[in-house]
Amino acid sequence: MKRTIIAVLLLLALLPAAGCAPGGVPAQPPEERLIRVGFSQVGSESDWRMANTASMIDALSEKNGFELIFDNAKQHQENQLLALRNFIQQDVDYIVLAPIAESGWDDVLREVRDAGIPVIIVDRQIAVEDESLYTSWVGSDFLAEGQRAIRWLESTVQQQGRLNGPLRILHIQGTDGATAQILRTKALDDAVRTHPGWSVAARLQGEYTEAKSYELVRDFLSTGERIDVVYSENDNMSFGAIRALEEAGFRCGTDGGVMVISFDAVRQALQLCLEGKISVCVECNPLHGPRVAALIRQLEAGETPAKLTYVDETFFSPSLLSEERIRQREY
Ligand code: GYE
Repeated sequence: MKRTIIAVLLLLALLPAAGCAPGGVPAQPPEERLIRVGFSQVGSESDWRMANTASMIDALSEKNGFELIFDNAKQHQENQLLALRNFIQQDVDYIVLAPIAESGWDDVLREVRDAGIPVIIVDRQIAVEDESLYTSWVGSDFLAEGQRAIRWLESTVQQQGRLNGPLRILHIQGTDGATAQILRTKALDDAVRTHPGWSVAARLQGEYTEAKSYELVRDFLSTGERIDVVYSENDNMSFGAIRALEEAGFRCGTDGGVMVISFDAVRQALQLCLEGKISVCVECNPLHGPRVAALIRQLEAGETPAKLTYVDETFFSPSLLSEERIRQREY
């Protein structure tokens, strides 16, 4: 027995150690190089934005083969220009840009192109003279979202026998010049033009934040004006508007209250919708991380991805919701 053990030990000592190359140097597993991505994000102004950031960080993680350099522009385009120039300095492999506004990108994107870095745009779009300044865009059809909200309003007021008004609408707008603002506004403007009895009581610049919207709606209501509808270009501004309305003694709701139309459909908004305080919540999907990762993989494989990719979306009204549905919501 003893002899067998000694023989086995001797044999083991003679064998090259497992995982060692003949020269005794440990063999490295074939290591995949991390793809370095600079991501310039708008800010952290809304629940939608937080969900978008989380989705990007999750998808562009080291375990998925990426090294992500994240920059929060805090809602200032100058910060985004700086971030892009820093990404050039750091010689990243790709730049992902969630632009605050559509205009103002030509110069910096020419610099990015000269540095040979492909650019992927997410969420809002950019207006550039030369479309080849970016490789691909992924985001929402913001005009379709606005039109979805308007179709809901038309059919609701028709059922209430007041399609021809009077319908006084308080319009709370998102950041000026952002695609989501421009196109959601366009859908409302088009509708007001075709319905002579509909009017915009005021347009407030809520900048997509709850705090700003709350203040502006509170001040607006203190003038004694009355409204039938709030058209709020994101959920967080709806939260602020509802708080201001309730504090001023108004009820929010489809049957006899102020009808609040909201965009994004984040969990808290769906909860308010289920309670009837938001009349309709138009979905805007923020989960772009996996889409961006897939686009980069396509580019790495030498493929040409679609120039524009629109994500599928829907809308919610109280009758389409349940606690269960809200619990299952990813954001
Ligand atoms: O609706 C809003 C966010 O651009 C779609 O920006 C995005 C908008 C979204 O801050 O909540």
